[in-house]
Amino acid sequence: MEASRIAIPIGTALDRFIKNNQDQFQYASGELSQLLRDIALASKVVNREVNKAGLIDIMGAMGSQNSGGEQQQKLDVLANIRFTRALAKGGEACALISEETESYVDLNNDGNYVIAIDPLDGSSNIDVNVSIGTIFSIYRRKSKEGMPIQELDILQRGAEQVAAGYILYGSSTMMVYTTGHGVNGFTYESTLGEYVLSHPDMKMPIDGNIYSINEGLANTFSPSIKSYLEFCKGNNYSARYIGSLVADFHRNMLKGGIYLYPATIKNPSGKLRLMYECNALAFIAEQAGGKATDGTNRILEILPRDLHQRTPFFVGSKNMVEKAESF
Ligand code: AHM
Ligand code: MG
Repeated sequence: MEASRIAIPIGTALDRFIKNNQDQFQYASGELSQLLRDIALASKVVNREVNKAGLIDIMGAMGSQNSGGEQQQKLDVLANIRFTRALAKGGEACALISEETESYVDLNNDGNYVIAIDPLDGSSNIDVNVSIGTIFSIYRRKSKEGMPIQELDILQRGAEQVAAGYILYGSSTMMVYTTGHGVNGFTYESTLGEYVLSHPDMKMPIDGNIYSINEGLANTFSPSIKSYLEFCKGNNYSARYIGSLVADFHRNMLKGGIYLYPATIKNPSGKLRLMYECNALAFIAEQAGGKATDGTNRILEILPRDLHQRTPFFVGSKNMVEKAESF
């Protein structure tokens, strides 16, 4: 007889939660756990810097430099440095790809994992005190460890992610992640310096009445997207668009809704990046009972041909995404 698992209570610290659930992972080693802890740690540093965003300008205006004597850097660049350093130091990762970096970053050849990251998403919101986020995906390498990494290690389908998550720097800071066994959300308790479990086993409502899209671009959408938007209005849906994908996604995750970034005239393949933004959120959405497509294909089945490939993106409550697809 299998022993029943004791439910992990709200308030459990992230480190303990990761440790308690380590055996769910088929390659039962502490490497993936360590990567998740490294990401969490780097996000705390980024969170501190995000909270000082306004002051950086003031210090910049005063001509000040940071303690290392460097000029203050833009937050997205800084976040990229923080995550890269954190993920490089433990040796678990063999490569890192980032929205901020043209090519991949070669790390430890003995490492078993490839990380894809958008270190600070929602760039237009960074300077205006609106929620922003970090998005990450973790893959297991395909080639033999010890060898230099190859293209097949990096250009993997989203369905091969072993973990994915996001950090939302909002009215509170949260880390939400999955390892393919449901989705759990942790809120940052800044006085303790700890993420604590606040949203166990998150489920996205199957239906909803919120739609999130940059409707200012409506003239450049396809007729089918325009008809879907008419459908939303005809049903008195609420329009909510922050312009920070993580924040829009997180709200829809809790309240039910759909996020859409379709093809436009300016971006005929959509704006969002398959490997840094869409795959991770698609994995989380599916794990929470939601759905993610490019309009016809499941996002997680798309085989990337290019590191910075873009895709149209429709993600959210299952019934809403299916309705949008029917247009
Ligand atoms: P970024 O990676 O340059 O920050 O762009 C991604 C962001 C998403 O967070 C957001 O949903 C979208 O771009 C908003 O785009 P737009 O301003 O075209 O509506
Ligand atoms: Mg981005």
